Amino acid sequence: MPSMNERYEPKSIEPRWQRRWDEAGVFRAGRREGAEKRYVLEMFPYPSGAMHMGHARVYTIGDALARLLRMRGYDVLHPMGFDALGLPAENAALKDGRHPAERTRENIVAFRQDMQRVGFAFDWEREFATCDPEYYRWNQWFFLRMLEKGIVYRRQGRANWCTGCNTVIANEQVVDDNLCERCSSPVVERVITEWAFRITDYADDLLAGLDELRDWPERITTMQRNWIGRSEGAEVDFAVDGSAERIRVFTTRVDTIFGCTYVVLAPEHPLTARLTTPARKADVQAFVDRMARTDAALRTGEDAPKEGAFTGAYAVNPYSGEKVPVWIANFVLAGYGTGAVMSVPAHDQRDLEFARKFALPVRGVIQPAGGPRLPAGEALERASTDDGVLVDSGPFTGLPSAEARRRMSALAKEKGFGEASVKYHLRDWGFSRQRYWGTPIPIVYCPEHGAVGVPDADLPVTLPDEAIITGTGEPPLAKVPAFVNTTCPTCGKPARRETETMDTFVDSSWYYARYLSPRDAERPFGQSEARRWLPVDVYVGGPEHAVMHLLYFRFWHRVMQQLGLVFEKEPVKRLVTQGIVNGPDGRKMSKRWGNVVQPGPIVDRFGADTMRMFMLFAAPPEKDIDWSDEQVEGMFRFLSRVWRIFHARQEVFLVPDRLLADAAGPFLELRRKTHRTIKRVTDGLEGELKFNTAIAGLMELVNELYALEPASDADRAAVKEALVALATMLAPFAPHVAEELWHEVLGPEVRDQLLAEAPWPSHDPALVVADVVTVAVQVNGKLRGEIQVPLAAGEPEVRALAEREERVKAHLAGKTVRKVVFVPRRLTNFVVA
Ligand code: ANZ
Repeated sequence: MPSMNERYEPKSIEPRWQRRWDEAGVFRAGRREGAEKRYVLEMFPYPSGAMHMGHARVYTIGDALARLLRMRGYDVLHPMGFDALGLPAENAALKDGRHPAERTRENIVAFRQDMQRVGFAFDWEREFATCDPEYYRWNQWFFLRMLEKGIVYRRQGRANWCTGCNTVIANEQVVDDNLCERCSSPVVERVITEWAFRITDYADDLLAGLDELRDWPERITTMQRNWIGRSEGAEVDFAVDGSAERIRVFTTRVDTIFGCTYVVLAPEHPLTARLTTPARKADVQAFVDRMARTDAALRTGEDAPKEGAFTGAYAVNPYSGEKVPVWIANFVLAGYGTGAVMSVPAHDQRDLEFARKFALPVRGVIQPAGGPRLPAGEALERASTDDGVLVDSGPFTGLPSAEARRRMSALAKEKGFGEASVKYHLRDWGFSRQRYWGTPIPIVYCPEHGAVGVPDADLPVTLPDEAIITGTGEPPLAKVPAFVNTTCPTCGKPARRETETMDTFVDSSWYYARYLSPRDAERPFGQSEARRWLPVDVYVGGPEHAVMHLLYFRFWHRVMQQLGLVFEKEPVKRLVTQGIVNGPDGRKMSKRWGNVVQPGPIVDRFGADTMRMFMLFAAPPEKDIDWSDEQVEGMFRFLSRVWRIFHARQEVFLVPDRLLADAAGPFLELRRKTHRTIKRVTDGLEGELKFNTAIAGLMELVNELYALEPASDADRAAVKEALVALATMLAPFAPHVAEELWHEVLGPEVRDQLLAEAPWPSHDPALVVADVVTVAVQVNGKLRGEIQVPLAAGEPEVRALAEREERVKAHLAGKTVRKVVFVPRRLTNFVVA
C-alpha cells in the first residue's frame, strides 16, 4: 500500500521536481524531431532588481501554454533571455557610481533565480543577455548590412530630446503631454544629426501585413494601422500672389477646395519668412518664436486653442483662381505632409474654429448625400466632414466626393500644379543614443573617407569597460580616448569612432531569432533553425508595446527576409496581450500606493503552484486582475483539497485499469464526468487559452470525487482514472504538485517518466455524450434489434452501431444494402436484396 504524506507541503515538493526536470532536460527544444514544432515566446524582461507580478503573470501564461503543447506532442521551443542594455542601468549608475555591467549581471542572476523558483519550463541552455558582446555584435552586423542596402542613413533632423535622460528618444517613447515615457521629464525638440532606419520604406508592406495577422488582437493591429497612418490625398500648388513662390499643400479632401478660404503654413515652414510682408514681420516673428518653445503635442491637441498670425500674403486657388490670405498657425506641423494646408472651415473642425476666431469666411461646398441642406457658412455650428455631392464647385459641381477627388487630382497632374499623393504619419526610426549602455554603432570617421563601416572581421566593437557616465548629453564614449582613437578601415590613417550607441529597441527587434542558435559565432542564427522554428507561434506580452517593439520587430523581420535569413514576412503568428495585475485595491501596483505584492514572498508562503493557479484562474489572459490575498489562499486550499483526496484514496492506486469496464451506477457517472472534463478542459485550451474555465472544470471534478466512496475494485478503478486525469490536466498550471501526485497514483508504472512530457489525456467519445436514446433497428421493415445511441447521433454513426448488433448482423450477412431509412432518435431500417 503506497503511503503518502498527509499534508500538502509545496516547499518539499517544488525544488525537487525543478531539479528532476532540469536533470532530464525535458524543456530542451529539438528533442522530438519528427514532431510538429511550436515556438512559444514571452517578451523578455529588463532585468531590474527582482521579478514583479507583471512578469510572473506573463511567464505563467506562456509557461502553461508551452507545457500543454509539450504534453500534446509538439516539439516546443520556449526560451528566455534578458533585455539587458538600456537607460535604467545607466541612470542607476549615475546615482551610486556602480558600473552598469556589474549591476546588470547581478540582477540577471537574481532574476533567473526568481524565475526558476516558479518552475517556468524554459530552455535555459539558450539563454543570453543583449549586453553580451556575442549578441550585440550581430546588431552591428545588421547595421552594416542595412547600411549597404541604404536602409540605414545619417540624417539631420529634429529629434525628441528627453531633458531627464539627456538623450534622444523615439517618437514612440514620447507620451501624453510630451513627456518621456521612461522618466516623465519634458521632451523638447532639438536639431541633431543622427542615424536612422528607413522604416517608412516599409510602411505599405507593414500595413498590408496587418491584414494577415488574424490571430493578433484587433486593438493592436488598429493601433499599428493608425500609427503608420496612411493617408491618400493630393498635393496642390497655390501660387503666391505677386511672387514666383508656390505653396504646396497636402490634403485628403481636394474635393472641398472650392470651399478653401485661407491657406496655413507651419510656423517653421521655409516660406514663412519669405512671404511675410514688412508690416506683418514683427507679429509673425513673435508667433514663430513662441511656437518654437511650445511642444508639438500641446500645439496640435484637439482641445488646444487655435492660434495664428496673418503673413500679409495671398495665395491663388489653382482651381478657382480665387485669392485667399496666407496665415501661420499652431495646428499645422512642419513635419507632416508638406507643412502647409488649404483650410476649408465648412468641412474641417480645426479650420472652422480658426476661422471663427479670426473672422475668416466659411463656405460649404459638399452637400451630404441625403442629409438636410447644408446651412449657410455663418450658421454652421460644426464642420460637416462627410463625403457628399459637390456644390458651388465650378465644373466639378454635382460630382460625388470620391469621383471629384479622382478628377481633380488628374487635372492637377495634367496642368502641372499637383498630383495624387500618399502620406504616412510613420517617421523613419532614429536610433542614435548619446548614452553608454547600448550597442556601439560600428562606424569610423576618417578625415579622408568620411563615415566608414567597421569591417565584419573586426566585430564586435565592444563597449569599453571604462564607463564615464555623465548624464549630460554628450556621448560618454567620446570621453574614452582608447575607444575613440582608431584607424580608418580604408586607409589605415588615424580616425575616430562613432561614439553614439543604438536604441535598445534594436536589441529586441530580432532576439526571438537568436534563440534559435544562441551560440552561433558565424551568423546571427542558422537558416535550418529558422526553417524549423520560425515564425513564433504564440507571443505573449504587454499591450503597451503595440507601436514600438511590435512594429519595429515586424520591420526587422522584413529586413531579415531581404537578407535571406528568414523565409516569411511576419515574425509572430499569434499575439496574446496580457492584462495587468493590479494591487489588492484595484489600483496599478505602485510604491506610491503601497499596494505592491512581490512574487518571492508569495512563493515562500504558498508555493509557486498556488501563485500560478491564482494568476490563471483569476481571469482570461487579456483581462486585468486585482491581486487578492483571499483568492490566493483559496487557491492554496484547493490544491490542498486535491492533495487530500489523493491521500484519502490511496487504496485505489494499485487497482488494475482493466476493471474500468465494470464501473456502474455513480461510478459510471464518475467516468462520464472524467471524460467530459477532459474534453471541456482540452477544447478551450490550445486555441482559446481558457485557463480559467479549465481550472473551474478541474474543481468540479474534485467535488465529484469527494462525493463518492468506492466500495468495489471496479469503483476504485473509476476513481483512479479520475485521479490520473486530474493530475495530468493540472500539470500545465500547477506543474509541481501535479507531478508529485501523478507519481503517487501511478507509482511504479511511471517510475522514470515525467509528467511534464507525458501525453495529454484524450476523452472516450462514448463516455462524453450527455444522453442516449434507444433506437429500433429493422431489416426490411422487421424489428431485429434495439440499440443505445447518443441523442445527437446522425445516420452514419447510428448505422455503424446498428451493423455491429449481433442479430442485425445475422440478417445482413451476405446481402446487399440497397437503402437505409433513417428516422433520427427512432429507427433505422436496412432495405436489403
Ligand atoms: C483640406 C481639408 C479639408 C482637410 C477638409 C481635411 C478636411 P491626415 O488624415 O491625418 O493625413 N493637414 C495636412 N498637412 C498638415 C500638417 N502638416 N499639419 C496639420 N494638418 C495638416 O490629415 C490630412 C489633413 O490634415 C489634410 O487634409 C489637411 O487638411 C491637414 F474638409 O486639407 B485637409
